[in-house]
Amino acid sequence: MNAPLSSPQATSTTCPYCGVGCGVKATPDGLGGALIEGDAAHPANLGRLCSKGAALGETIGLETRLLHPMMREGAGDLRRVTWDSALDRVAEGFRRVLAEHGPQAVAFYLSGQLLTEDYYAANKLAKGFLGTANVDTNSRLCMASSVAGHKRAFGSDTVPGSYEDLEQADLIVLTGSNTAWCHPVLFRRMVAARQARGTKLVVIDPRRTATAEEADLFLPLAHGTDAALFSGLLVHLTDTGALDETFIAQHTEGFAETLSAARAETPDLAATARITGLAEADVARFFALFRATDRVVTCYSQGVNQSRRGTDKVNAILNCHLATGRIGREGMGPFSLTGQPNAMGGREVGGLANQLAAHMGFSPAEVDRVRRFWGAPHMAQAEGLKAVDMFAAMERGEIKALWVMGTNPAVSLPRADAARRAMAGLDLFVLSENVLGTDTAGCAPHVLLPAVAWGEKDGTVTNSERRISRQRPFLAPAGEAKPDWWVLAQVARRLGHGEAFDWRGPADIFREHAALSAFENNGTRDFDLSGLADLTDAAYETLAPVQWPVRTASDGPHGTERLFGTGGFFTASRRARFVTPAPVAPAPVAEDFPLLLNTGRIRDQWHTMTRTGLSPRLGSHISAPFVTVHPDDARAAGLTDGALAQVETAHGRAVLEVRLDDGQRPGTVFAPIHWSATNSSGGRVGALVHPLTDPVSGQPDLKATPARLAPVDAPARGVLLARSRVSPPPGLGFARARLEGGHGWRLAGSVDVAAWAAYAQALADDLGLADSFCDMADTAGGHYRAAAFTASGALAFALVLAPEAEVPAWDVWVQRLARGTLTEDDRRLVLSGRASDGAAACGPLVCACFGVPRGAIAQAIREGAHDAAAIGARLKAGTNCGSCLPELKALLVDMLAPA
Ligand SMILES: Nc1nc2c(c(=O)[nH]1)N[C@H]1C(S)=C(S)[C@@H](COP(=O)(O)OP(=O)(O)OC[C@H]3O[C@@H](n4cnc5c(=O)[nH]c(N)nc54)[C@H](O)[C@@H]3O)O[C@H]1N2
Ligand SMILES: Nc1nc2c(c(=O)[nH]1)N[C@H]1C(S)=C(S)[C@@H](COP(=O)(O)OP(=O)(O)OC[C@H]3O[C@@H](n4cnc5c(=O)[nH]c(N)nc54)[C@H](O)[C@@H]3O)O[C@H]1N2
Ligand code: SF4
Ligand SMILES: [Mo]
Repeated sequence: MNAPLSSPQATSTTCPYCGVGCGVKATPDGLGGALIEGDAAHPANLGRLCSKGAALGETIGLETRLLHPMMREGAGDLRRVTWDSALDRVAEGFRRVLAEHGPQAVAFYLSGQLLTEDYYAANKLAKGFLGTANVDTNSRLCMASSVAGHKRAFGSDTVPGSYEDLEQADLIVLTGSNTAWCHPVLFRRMVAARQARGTKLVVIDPRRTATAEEADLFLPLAHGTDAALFSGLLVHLTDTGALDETFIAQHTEGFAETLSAARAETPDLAATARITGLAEADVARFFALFRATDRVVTCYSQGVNQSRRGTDKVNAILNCHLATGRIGREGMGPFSLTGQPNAMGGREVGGLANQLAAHMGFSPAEVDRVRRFWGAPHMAQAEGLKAVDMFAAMERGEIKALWVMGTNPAVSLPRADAARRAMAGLDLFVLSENVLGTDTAGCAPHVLLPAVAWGEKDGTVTNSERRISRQRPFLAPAGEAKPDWWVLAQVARRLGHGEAFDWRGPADIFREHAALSAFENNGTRDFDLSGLADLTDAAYETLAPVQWPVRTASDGPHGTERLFGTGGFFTASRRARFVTPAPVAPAPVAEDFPLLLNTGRIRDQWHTMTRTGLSPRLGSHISAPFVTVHPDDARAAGLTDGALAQVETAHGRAVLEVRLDDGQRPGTVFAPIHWSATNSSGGRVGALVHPLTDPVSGQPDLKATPARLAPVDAPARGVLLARSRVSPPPGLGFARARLEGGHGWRLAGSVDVAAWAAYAQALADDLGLADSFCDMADTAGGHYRAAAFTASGALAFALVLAPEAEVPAWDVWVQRLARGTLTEDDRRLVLSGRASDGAAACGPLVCACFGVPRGAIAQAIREGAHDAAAIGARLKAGTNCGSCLPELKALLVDMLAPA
């Protein structure tokens, strides 16, 4: 799939995953899939793609798509309906709730995965025409603290720099960002710069991540203490004469107060080290590096934003850059890495409950300006409820009608069980989705609306460096799916607002959005697309990636690379503000819940796995939900590597596989957010997470929930594989995965050989495989194996169960299913339980691009491939997207270390 072919029919579009916003060339293969390549002409990636982007072709099939509108009457089931009846029902439902309970009872919950045009339409309908500002988005869980921090310091939500700064920097500080896994193409750019110019890399994270493995200096700080670290740095910069006095004097205000507060909290290295839990020598090294290097970029992501003091963390970072004037110039600046492909676009259209469109807020003048521009009859006058409060209001029955679009809150919200109940109790619950079987779709929506998905969608997205790129369609809409903006406009029309939503296509909406950004702007607002407000349809079609602001032709065809290098902030005084963070308080660990649960991402899955979960390649890197535990904490809880643990908090519980890791900070555990009730029995960690929010941004603290661990009694473990999607034996399904050639379940539970045998026999009968069915039961030993084969001798299904200590090797079985026709020997081995020769080359997949498992890499190392280049030469591993290089290097270090 990754061969560097170029085709004249390739469509240039943008990756639908992370905020790097890589350009993609997609060429449909005529069979529903597409050849995917990196777009060498796109400035974000210059041709590179990571493992997720490279696997896009495997995730655009229709097997899980929602293909037509569906509706439910009373307690009945969802059934297929026409677009007209679905839209009538939505409009009627909103009309009734508005009439009976007023606009406060209506809410929209949107997503950074919507296109700017869709987002604009939703925000306009809600805030201008339904009169509710209860419009929030999953970006509240993602970028809200960065937005609030930017606004406090700059007077506007502006990311000052460009990706090129990463290549021009001499020091890159990564804090609260697992860049190697979450922004892999940017990370490749950083690593390349490092090779080219010796850029130093400092990584600040409570756990030793793949990113940390590459660092020159790794600072494993205590959760939530970043603000103290950067305040300590501010003091150090002052005391060592590293300030840019001119910049401070000409372009900022509030320095003295902020410095004196920083001095009170972190007067010296020792105080900083004590609060952050770091070694004093490491703090000193970091401070010296920062002090001595002019070209510093500080990148930050969710370890900063998703924190009970996330906004203060952001400002503590900005303070250091402002104090040294290291902002808006080549190779320097603070850099908030956005998560989703259009997190930034959502901020531009006012997708957050405390914003209006085009970077305006709720001051009376701004409300009036937007009202006049829209000709809005029911303009919301004040800020609405932010995500966590919105769902709490839903629980209390104060919000009666909800439209969810492009997000899966039943999985991703904190206190996710409560969110599920709240949605199931609504008078009107509308869900716009690409996919049919999500956890949120399981919360009794009244109307399910099919949206066009990536490959079909047509519009724009904005990446982390303010760069607007086109997502262009290269496939026809699936089934009856429609663009989200079209659906919103249809509902608006039914509510009597047709004229204001009378768009012919996304280009009309984009022009309106650009015109609003220019409306009575006169240089007072950073977000200004006046230079694009008159784009013709043809120019919109061919729009090249461009960085806002794009004010006039004088901004050039690529827009604006950097801001604030010579001041020009968007506060009333035009000066940036130093903001004093609240003193860092220790994380709230309760007696019953002595650990802190940190949550986040893995390399090859995207959020709730509705798309990446369809790719066998991506699923083979990490195939089951896990919790990473420090060996000391594991010992204390009676847990061993590979055992199942119950992770419990005051809000819920999950069952996860234990991974021992001495890079995990003692007293903390880490679990990925990707598993849901759809693909696991107990892997939905959102249910565990507390609803504590940052007082300024309202962003939840998703990285530090008090928790405890306990062993789970699951003496039987096993594997179920089949060519088709089948249900696991009752009580045994642990995690589901899409595999090469079929589907699989990891199994865990109690021993009942007779029940297993009955299940296997029934499954064989169901699948018409009774003739080739064979099984082997050892009731006393708790072993059971069953298999059936296709006419050509390939594995049709296999069920293998064994006592915990003899867990059958998942990867061996996955390979057997993938292999197709098996030799007679292999077929015998299936029941005998011995590993066949292939086993050596197995293990979890390390390189997703070329399908190279850990076993093969280990073998190559044993045979003399002693660096990444040698392994690449032999196996190709690591030579495409490079996402796996950190793991590959870790394996090298592990195996080549003197015994
Ligand atoms: N593979 C993959 N990539 C993705 C995504 C995905 O789902 N999968 N999602 C995208 C989205 S929407 C987002 S928002 C980004 C998120 O990208 P990241 O923010 O890089 O990812 P996370 O894993 O959420 O968290 C980053 C790190 O913060 C650390 N951390 C926790 N608490 C603290 C703290 O108090 N201080 C510091 N300094 N660090 C802390 C965690 O240990 C974790 O390693 O990724 C984007 N890219
Ligand atoms: N504990 C914990 N929780 C977290 C986080 C964490 O680090 N820890 N991270 C938070 C962050 S940063 C984020 S961004 C969220 C992500 O969480 P979610 O937004 O809930 O995750 P996704 O799986 O991306 O859900 C997107 C859904 O929208 C659908 N979809 C995609 N494109 C479109 C479209 O164009 N139109 C429509 N109508 N539907 C579409 C997809 O099929 C999918 O079901 O999770 C948050 N929750
Ligand atoms: S880094 Fe990967 S996931 Fe992010 S935009 Fe690029 S290809 Fe897509
Ligand atoms: Mo995010």
